[in-house]
Amino acid sequence: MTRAIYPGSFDPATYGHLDIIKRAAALFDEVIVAVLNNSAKSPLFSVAERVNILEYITKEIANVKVQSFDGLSVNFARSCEAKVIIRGLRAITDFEYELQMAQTNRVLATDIDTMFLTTSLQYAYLSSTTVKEAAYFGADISKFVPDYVKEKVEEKYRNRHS
Ligand code: COD
Repeated sequence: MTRAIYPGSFDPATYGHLDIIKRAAALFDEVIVAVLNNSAKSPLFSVAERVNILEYITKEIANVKVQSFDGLSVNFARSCEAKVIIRGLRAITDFEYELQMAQTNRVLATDIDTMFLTTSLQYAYLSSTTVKEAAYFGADISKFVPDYVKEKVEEKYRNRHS
């Protein structure tokens, strides 16, 4: 069985993330979407909410599981017996950070490789940060995220504004 993890913040998951998940699921027997729990950032969604959102939007993909993790991605990969870490690459601006992280991970764990999937062109511009900003100012985010995610994001900002 070839297993990969796809770690990230997913705050919230976008069509860009979903595209990478679907493509990874076609390449591996099992993909575990791994939601980081101990982020220094202060996320819009709790880790439990982010896991719930990802479970909902990936429920049709049989070989995808969602879990949260603490600490290092490579340690989580080892604990799942995964040999591959999937990451998505959008633009050259992602590359420097991603390369540094992949190389650090390779030094930490020589038995685990990082595999990059390049973004599908229609999602190249998409990020969780811009989706949140657009929603915060009342824009329609239905082109950026599945309906379920849109509802959850709008609910957050409704509660924050009221
Ligand atoms: N198209 C394609 N890919 C995309 C898109 C898109 N539109 N949007 C995002 N992605 C990719 C990102 O490039 C990334 O590869 C992945 O999806 C997840 O993105 P985010 O933004 O949700 O998650 P990140 O980048 O904040 O996640 C960072 C981690 C949590 C993976 C990282 O900080 C980590 O591993 N932390 C644990 C500690 C650790 O192991 N550090 C590294 C060694 S010191």
